[in-house]
Amino acid sequence: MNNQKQLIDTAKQTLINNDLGGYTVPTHGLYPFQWNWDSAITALGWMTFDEERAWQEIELLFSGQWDNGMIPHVLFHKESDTYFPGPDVWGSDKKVKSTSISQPPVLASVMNIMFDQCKDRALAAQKMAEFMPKLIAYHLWWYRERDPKNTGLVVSYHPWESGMDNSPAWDEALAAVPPVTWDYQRCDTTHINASERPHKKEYDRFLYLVEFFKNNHFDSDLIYENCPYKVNDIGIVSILHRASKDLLALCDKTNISHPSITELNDAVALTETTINGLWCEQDQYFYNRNVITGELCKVKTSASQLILYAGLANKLQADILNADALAWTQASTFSMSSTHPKSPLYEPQRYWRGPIWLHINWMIAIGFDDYQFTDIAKCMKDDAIALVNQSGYYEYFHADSGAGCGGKEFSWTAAIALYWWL
Ligand code: 2M8
Repeated sequence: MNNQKQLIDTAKQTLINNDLGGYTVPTHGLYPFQWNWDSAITALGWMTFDEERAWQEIELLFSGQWDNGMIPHVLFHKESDTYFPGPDVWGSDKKVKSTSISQPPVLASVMNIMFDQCKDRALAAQKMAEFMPKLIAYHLWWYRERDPKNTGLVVSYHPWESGMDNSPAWDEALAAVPPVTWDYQRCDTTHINASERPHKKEYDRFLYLVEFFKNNHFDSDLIYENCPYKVNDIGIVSILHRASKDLLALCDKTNISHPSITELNDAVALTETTINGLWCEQDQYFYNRNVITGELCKVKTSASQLILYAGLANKLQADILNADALAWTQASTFSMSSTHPKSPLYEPQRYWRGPIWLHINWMIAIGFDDYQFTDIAKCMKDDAIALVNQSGYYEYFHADSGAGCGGKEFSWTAAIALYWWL
């Protein structure tokens, strides 16, 4: 058992060690660039001991924003040969080299927290004035480019965009994507045991999609029409929904008037009326949907619980999710595993197919707290603390043994500890 001071010092030192000069890598070697949602979460950790550095993290993230408003999922600020695929494969043609997809847009929710909690009010006000138009452009991009038919449910084109790369929820939709036919050398399995990483068959398809975006010149219309992988990702839909509400709240708090505020309000209202398209009456559960087949992806992953974080469940659905989650926590030693432990697709050590991810559980716990289900929220937080105490700041954790998996000295795990409970 570590003492509190040791844990705080190690968490801070983890962020400091992963700082590459204004942005924080998730961990050295395995992920040597700036990732979108990692950086947002990491800013919360920086905020607890260096507010200026926290704002700088966000500034660097905006530095890679595309003209159409998208904030890419990875910014390749500096070269590195320890990661694949790099900027050449993505075919990046922007000032800051980047990927051509985004990631779960938790950024506005993080900025809302930072605006409320930062002690240096002058700095917070100055940063908001600078960042708000960019943040609004990012959200407008999601609704405009990823929901051109106004369904209320944005689409995602790549499992890497979901941030939950090899989640079993994507298996079926991804199987319809052709594999690449060229040889490539992965780097991830040189850093991490292959049993904790995605299979080659998934990488073959991940890379096909990367090439597909490049071959279509990143043209949103063409990609929307022809992409062989299109899903309504419940994680992205939920995180975007809460973030848009937080963004609108930020506009109020900072007295920012913007011609597109009505558009954002309309988008939020539309999602509220269409979210039940992802509710399966038979299973009494929210699922992702394969937009190409129109079918729900009926795999129980914890991403569906983010619907509470979004405030998108009605009372009855919330009661069902709470009862379900209570049983879920009993099914493994630590909670909440990313795939239900009773699912035949559960793999407790393999990346997004079972392990526990603390930043996800932080969001899920907020959702349960918001709906007054405080027991489950407390259980998730207690288990998160126990995992870090046992294993340290790993990328993710085995839900039964509690062993740390994936990358060590991981930024978002350290940041969540600093912000959530330390
Ligand atoms: C993981 O994803 C990257 C691709 O984006 C990879 O495996 O190469 C995911 O866990 C993702 O959610 C995360 O943002 C990224 C960096 O931590 O790693």
